[in-house]
Amino acid sequence: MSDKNTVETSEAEIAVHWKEEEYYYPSPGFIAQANLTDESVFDRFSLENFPDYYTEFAELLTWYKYWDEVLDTSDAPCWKWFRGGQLNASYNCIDRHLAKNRNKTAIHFVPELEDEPVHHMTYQELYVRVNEFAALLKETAGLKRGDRVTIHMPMSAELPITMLACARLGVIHSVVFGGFSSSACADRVVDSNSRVLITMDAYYRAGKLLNHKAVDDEACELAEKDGQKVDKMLVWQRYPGKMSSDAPLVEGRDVVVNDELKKYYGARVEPEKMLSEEPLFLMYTSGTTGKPKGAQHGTGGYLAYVTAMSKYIQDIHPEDVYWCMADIGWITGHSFIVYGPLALCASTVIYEGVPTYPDAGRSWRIAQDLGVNIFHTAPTAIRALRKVGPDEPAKYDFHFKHMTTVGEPIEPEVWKWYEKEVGKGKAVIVDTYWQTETGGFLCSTVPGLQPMKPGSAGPGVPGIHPIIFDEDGNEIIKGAGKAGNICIQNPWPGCFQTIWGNRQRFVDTYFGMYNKDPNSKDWRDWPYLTGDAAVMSEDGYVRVLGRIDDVINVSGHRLGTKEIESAALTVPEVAEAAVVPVNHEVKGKEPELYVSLKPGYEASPELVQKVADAITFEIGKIAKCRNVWIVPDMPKTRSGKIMRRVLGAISNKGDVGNVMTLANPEIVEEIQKMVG
Ligand code: 6R9
Repeated sequence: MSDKNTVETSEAEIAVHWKEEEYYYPSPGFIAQANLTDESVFDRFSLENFPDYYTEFAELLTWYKYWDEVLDTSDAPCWKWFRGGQLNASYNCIDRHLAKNRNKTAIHFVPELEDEPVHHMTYQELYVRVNEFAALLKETAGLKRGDRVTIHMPMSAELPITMLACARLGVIHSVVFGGFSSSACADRVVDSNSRVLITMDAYYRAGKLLNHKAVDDEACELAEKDGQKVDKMLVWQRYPGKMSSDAPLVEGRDVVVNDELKKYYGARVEPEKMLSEEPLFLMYTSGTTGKPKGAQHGTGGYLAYVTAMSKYIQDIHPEDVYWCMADIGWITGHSFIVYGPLALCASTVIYEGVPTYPDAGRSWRIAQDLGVNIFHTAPTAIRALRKVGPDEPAKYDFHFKHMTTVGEPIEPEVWKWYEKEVGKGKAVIVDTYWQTETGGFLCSTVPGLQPMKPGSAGPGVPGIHPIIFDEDGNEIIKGAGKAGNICIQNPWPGCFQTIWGNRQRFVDTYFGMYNKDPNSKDWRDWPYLTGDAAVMSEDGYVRVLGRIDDVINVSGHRLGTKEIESAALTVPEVAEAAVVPVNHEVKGKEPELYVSLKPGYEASPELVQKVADAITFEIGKIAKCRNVWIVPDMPKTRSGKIMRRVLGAISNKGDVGNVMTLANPEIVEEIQKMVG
């Protein structure tokens, strides 16, 4: 999310070239079983009916007490949803399912080692373990409602147990992606004032058992230097009963969870009756200042929203086996591995390791063996799987009825491979556009009601009313063929409540640009600025071009980096493409292109030419790139997003900054040598 409130959109014409305008339709079989097929939803969820329509989402939950007011705007733009209502997220994700479904699998945990058995955890087991761990948090760690706790854990069944135990007590969890370094973890401990850090001794990733506790020992040291002492570190064991890390236990601070739990066998903890507007968790996300922002999500609004999105857009039914490949350390994992699916009593898959180890078939074996029928992943994973094994999916006996893509714009070329090879021509695809801050989806097709269009996310989901503004706050009407800043006209329950400890930054970053009266209590005066550039076509479908700062201005024409990347991906040898702007005396900016190849292909001057030709062919000379660099791999974040910022710094001979939190920091130097 950009903190910049000024965007250079002054150039009148915005070039929009994207060849794909084809529709794909859901099959009658899919429609027959879909959760949402009633077209009247769009009338019911019209702006005129705002905000009352959101009670339909809240009704999916079990409340101790109903709300006094659907939307309280008194502290605009910090909206309070379902004010006065009382509920508990852990109760909604577990207890309420027990009467009918206690023996149903809640979580399938798939370890990396294929000879280690898959753990099928029932709702009853989840209930017992969450209660016992909640007792430990309360008694051993002294935690109570409103306290913050940092959780730095790998993908494991114990991670949702930990989150749900916090939620049961009203303790605000802040999960830090397991692959993040000690210093990234320490920053988050300090910002959230966590005096308790929960970790796991070790975990497998791509064939190695990583010593995770050692990372958190260092995090504690760093946090203390920065003024936040961690006085309890709770350490789960990857293999209960034995330590898999040689990091010594610190006397008085460290508690081995699996030993300590013996004190709490059989314990039951009453869920706290939380006010709807009380925070459920913090999720840190990066801003442009380098200091991570803690997006604070509330209890009632967030849970109602993700449950509804899981039901109507993910189309999850209780009998489905649902696998979202994200890491729980990101918002996708919070909303669409843990809270949404469990609130719907689905079976959710959690896997350890990476999709391509020990071989390119791993994901498809998991899908086959567990009978996964709803699959959720990101373009980066789709590109990676296509790169290492384009024909692998056909070798396995799995059948998805529904698939999701999230996190980045997906190139039509890649979408079509996903549809044909992974979906085997039978699955619907939803391209869900949203953010850490938004809690759940903003734009997507409703799978049983609207056709798909490769490369476009879709219109606003029911209840979300997107609008595209130019820099002066004038609406760019749909079908105008111009890009602008995509905003949401109305508040919605999944939206974060504030930035932890920094209300002003929240107001300035997300509302500063188009708010005309800072004292207004009327929600109409506070459109939410996503920070993305987008185009809305005639049919209302939104195509996200990338972050506002991902738009390149060449001789007064604005080009979305994605358009050029998409053109490069039409070359069959190309696996991934990333465009960055480089400074140019005359043109202002010029695009420079990085591509990586599928296995079995070699870089050559002919191939460079072929890629350059494809761009001229697909878009025109205006998009001609200064250079096409064929690189061995792209620098990527741990969540798989290509770090265009790093490539941009390389191209402009600037400072690449701290790259140690990347998944593959070593690639940076390699590319620098190549570019010179
Ligand atoms: C959920 C998540 C948010 C940014 C967002 C946008 C990009 C997400 C997208 C997409 C095009 C999609 N983004 N989904 N762009 N199509 N379907 O990814 O959250 O990590 O906070 O990233 O990701 O640029 O603003 P987060």
